[in-house]
Amino acid sequence: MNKAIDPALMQAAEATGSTSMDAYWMPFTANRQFKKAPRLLARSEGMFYWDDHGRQILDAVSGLWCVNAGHARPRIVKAIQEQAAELDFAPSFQMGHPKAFELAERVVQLAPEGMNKVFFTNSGSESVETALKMAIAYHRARGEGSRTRLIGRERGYHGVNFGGISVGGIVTNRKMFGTLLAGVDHIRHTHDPARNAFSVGQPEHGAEFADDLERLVGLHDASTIAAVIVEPVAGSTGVLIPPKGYLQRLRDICDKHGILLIFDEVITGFGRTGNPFGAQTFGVTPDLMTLAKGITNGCVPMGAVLAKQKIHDVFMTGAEHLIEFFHGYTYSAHPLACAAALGTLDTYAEEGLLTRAGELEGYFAQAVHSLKGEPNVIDIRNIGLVAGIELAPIAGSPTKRAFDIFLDMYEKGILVRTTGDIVALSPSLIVERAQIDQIVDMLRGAIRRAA
Ligand code: PXG
Ligand code: PLP
Repeated sequence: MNKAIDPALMQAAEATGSTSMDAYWMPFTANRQFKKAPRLLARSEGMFYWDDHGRQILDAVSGLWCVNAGHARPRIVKAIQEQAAELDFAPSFQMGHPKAFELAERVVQLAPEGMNKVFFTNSGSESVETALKMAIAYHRARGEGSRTRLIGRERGYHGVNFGGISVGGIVTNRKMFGTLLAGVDHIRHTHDPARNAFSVGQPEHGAEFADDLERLVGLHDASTIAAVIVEPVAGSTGVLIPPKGYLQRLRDICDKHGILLIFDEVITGFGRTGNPFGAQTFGVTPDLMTLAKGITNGCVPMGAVLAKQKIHDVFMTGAEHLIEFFHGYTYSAHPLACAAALGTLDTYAEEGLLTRAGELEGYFAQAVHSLKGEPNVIDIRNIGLVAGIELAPIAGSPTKRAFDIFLDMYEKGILVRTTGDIVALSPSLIVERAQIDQIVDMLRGAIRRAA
């Protein structure tokens, strides 16, 4: 008999609270450490979580940068509940359902001018794979099949699938996994603390880092390059804000050489920087844009790729009964995800959330930059409602200082995120000023205790 599904055993385990933690291999987690002192969340509402003992925790990172409208928003909850009862699943290939089309229209309404085609996926990682494949197939379809090379950027995070880690630039996410996608190269990252430390908003120096793309064009020739993918704000690597003029310079170089520009807006999308998308905040329109996270407020997995009309149209040739793009997922535009996304976009619209980060940016910037001068704080970076506070590592124990701060904050009732020795703050767009103060005050204490 399979013990795992023995109801009596399950009941006993629940009664004693002794459910084993052995079976679940957790993602991006220190599994052994976690299982010795688990942090379990049981409930969520607004800016808060409650753990399995009923302790309230202020969420300073929107779950995992995704719950942009706050937790358990009524419109979204209702939309998901009603959808589950009405249409649970519709085949995504050669079939459709109305909410998929409605959602695509709604996303396009928020998008930069000219980005008016939407391809649905189930995560940021899948969006990245989709965009990379679209870029290569686009060039081939218009007769430039030699353009297969993909260019990423050092320190970039583009999810965890093979294409994404190939163009990605996070060493730990790449080094264990053998030979990655061939024909990939990377431009340099934009981090320049010597000139830009403690910049408020976009740093002054570094537009010229975009010229590194010219170096790769010189090395490989433009005729071999399909696309460049960058995050407008690099999130996972520790909140790197693009220097003034940098993204425009990348756009210009791409245009000069016929290279597609992909913005990975999985984190910057849906209001994080003060506009629906980072493209609008920085005034630069890419050819393809990858989305996920905030599209459903994190409530149901979903991702999307936004494409310019000209890219889509290149595929729409040949006999009409033929499939134009051999790509898609069983759960592309899943009904539950579409319902959640429509409820999410309604919530954003009703509460003006997609521009609220812009309204709060000044207050938030002042609060986080007040940490300058605290022990071991070597840089502070911010834009919209996202910030990175970089700490000097403990000699011989990189990442430990920031992780200790994470644990300390959690114990005191605030959830933050750390990457390397950087603490990231990315609160939901409903955050109140008093909560910003509370987060920063608590962080100040934790930074002092970690000194
Ligand atoms: N692109 C970007 C720019 C991302 O930030 C992905 C793609 C992948 O999305 P999925 O949905 O496949 O995880 C991401 C995801 C963190 C953290 O705290 C960041 C992400 C995910 C989880 C944690 O650094 N970014
Ligand atoms: N693996 C197998 C054996 C499958 O049949 C499928 C889809 O039919 C997949 C993987 C891909 O799954 P998904 O479409 O959910 O990405």
